[in-house]
Amino acid sequence: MVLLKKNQKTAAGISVMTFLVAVAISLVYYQFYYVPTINRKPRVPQDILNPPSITNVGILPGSSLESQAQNFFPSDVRVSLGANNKVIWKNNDNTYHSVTSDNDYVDKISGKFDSTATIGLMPSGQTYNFTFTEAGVYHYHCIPHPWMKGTVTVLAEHD
Ligand SMILES: [Cu+2]
Repeated sequence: MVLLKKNQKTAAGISVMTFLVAVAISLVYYQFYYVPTINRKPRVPQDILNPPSITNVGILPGSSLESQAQNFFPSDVRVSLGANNKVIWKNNDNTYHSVTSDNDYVDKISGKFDSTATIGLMPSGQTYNFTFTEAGVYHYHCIPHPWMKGTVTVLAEHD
């Protein structure tokens, strides 16, 4: 009987130790892994998320014709982060177009740079907007009319 009681005490002691070790591991995980991971998520300044100016690009009437030299207009735009890094394309043509990254670019805030990923092909009169949050050179085209090409050059905030 005495021996049994001693075993029970030992068992109880082991469970308490196991519990304390589990608590300690949880605390270490929270402090050194969970909290730093949360803090690592990108923090983008408000003036980049909602820049004071918009950059407009039109899709000209007749853009579906390969013989027409101008389609995205202007086809080459330069914007600055925190100033006018939100671009709005408007389809002024009478047929469907898209604004699609040449290299499947994905912005860490705005997601895929591709109108077909969010609104599909753009009918006449439709707009598509994309907010660039990182400096870089972004080439794009239209899926139904691959000769339609454009570039957005995004400069850093103080360039
Ligand atoms: Cu097109």
